[in-house]
Amino acid sequence: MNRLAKRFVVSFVLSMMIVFNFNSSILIGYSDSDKIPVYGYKIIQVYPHDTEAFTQGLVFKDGFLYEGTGLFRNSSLRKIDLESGKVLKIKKIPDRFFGEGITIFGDRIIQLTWKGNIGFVYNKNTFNLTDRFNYPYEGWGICQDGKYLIVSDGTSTIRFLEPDNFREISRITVQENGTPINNINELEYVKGEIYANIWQSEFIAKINPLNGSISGWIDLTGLLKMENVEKKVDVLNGIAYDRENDRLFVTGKLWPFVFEIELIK
Ligand SMILES: [Ca+2]
Repeated sequence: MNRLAKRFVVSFVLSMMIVFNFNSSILIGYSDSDKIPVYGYKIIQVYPHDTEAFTQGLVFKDGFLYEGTGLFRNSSLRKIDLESGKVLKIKKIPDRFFGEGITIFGDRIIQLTWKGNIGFVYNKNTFNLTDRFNYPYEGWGICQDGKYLIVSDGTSTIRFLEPDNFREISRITVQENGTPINNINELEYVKGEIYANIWQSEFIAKINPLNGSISGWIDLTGLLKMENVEKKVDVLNGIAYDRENDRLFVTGKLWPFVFEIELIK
């Protein structure tokens, strides 16, 4: 093949590649976004929630709700009776820390702080502080999949940490059809997926823990009816899952209610 023929073949192949990629990316783009389901909700039950609780973490374990609250000088860890909303046990965290997500791993409760670069570890039953650990990013949400701690930092990054030494094992980028989705906040691990509040939105993302791709959206618009609100409230935040009874709970910062919801297609 002479040089001219070679150049022709190369440029033909390149243009075919460009045309093919261009078309396939458009096709994939449309078909993928069409496939991402958006779920609505049905309210199953409404429970009272402390309107002083700036919810940053929510967990359901062995019949009780556990909550981590935020704001400087007002952050705490709580054990709550679901039915009455009564705070059964509370531990204040030092004034200079802004509490964030919590998760329960075995007999330990792990609580992140926002910009404090420190996490606290408590005995689940006594709330005694048993350990602390450091991390070089903001702490937002945390949950666990039975093997690793799963942590968000307010960006599109989710990290998987070794639960014994808090070392990072791997990370994923939360994305919708390749576009990173930021403000990943409170987390919950539900039936093989990570559920995440998106800060300042009324949506929860369902995330594939293997690659960060969003497999569904839960639209909770209108969940909290403003006519039922007497005091100032903040955004939707807080997801807890009762594994034994397959119940999903959501609330928001300073909200007067915790809602048990069922997803509907
Ligand atoms: Ca949670």
